[in-house]
Amino acid sequence: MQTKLDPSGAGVRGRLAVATEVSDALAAGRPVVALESTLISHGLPYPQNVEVAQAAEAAVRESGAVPATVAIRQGRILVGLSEEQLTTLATVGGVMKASRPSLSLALAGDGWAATTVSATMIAAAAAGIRVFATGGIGGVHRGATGPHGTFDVSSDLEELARTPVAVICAGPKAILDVPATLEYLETRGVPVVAIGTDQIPGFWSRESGLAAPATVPDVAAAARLVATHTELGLGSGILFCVPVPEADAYPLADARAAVERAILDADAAGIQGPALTPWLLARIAEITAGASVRANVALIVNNARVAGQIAATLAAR
Ligand code: PSU
Ligand code: MN
Repeated sequence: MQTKLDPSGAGVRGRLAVATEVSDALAAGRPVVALESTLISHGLPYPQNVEVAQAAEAAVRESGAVPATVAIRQGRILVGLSEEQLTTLATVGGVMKASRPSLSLALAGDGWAATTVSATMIAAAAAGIRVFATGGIGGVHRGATGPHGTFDVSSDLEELARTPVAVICAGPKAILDVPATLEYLETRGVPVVAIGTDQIPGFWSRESGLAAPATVPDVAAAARLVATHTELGLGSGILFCVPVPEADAYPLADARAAVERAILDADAAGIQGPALTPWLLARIAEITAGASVRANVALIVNNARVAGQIAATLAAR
């Protein structure tokens, strides 16, 4: 299904096994969009996780680009999954969550691992894919700062600072300390740009109450910005934030209440580390009786569509 990109290569490139459709598109300069897989294995319940994985790929195709969902199996980073592999990843037990700090562990292992934003960016950059869609990026967790802070900051943020890939999301996940997350990205030199809105989108909600550091009116302007950012060779990624479609958005006040409650529950249950984000997302799905999942699915598919449009615009330049 996938073939080694660089059979004699060292580094991350030597680990890549790329689907034929994806390597053909890359070789011909046609648009490709990377998609991550942790939202499939750890972020959403079955069967919505399979549905969203397929719908996100379809949305990328409708925009005229080729989807490349990234995951790890048997020591290889798969770039572009078959439908069967996608279903396996969504249903099999014991899938590891691979970020930059756990990438070597995942590759040294034998089984499946899903890639987070950080690990997917690493794979995308190594494969030559410039545009990547996720749901919401990780960031500074609530309670991370202050005298007794946990210091829990997602490796997504450092990756955005050091890996030149354009990431399309619906804002930092609303479970996070979003103001601190934006400060961190600014310090580390990552442009954060909202498309078509003055606010940072609130992940499940269209609003967050926070002004976006920068705004572009549309996808064409976003693509121009990616081109300029890439040309400068700063080495960093660029983050675009797109609001969840109106029809499936979850009201901001209700989302805030659900997040507060879920965070108290997580504290009481002693959840921490890489388990925290999946635990909170699952708890909020319970508290909102599935409304958060509906919004999450809609925003992922929408981000994939926008990423496809940006990739197609870039490829046409
Ligand atoms: N977007 C979603 N659901 C998710 C994620 C993103 O809609 O589950 C995943 C991404 O893979 C992201 C990860 O990198 O959550 C963040 O995890 P952490 O906070 O442990 O870094
Ligand atoms: Mn963490």
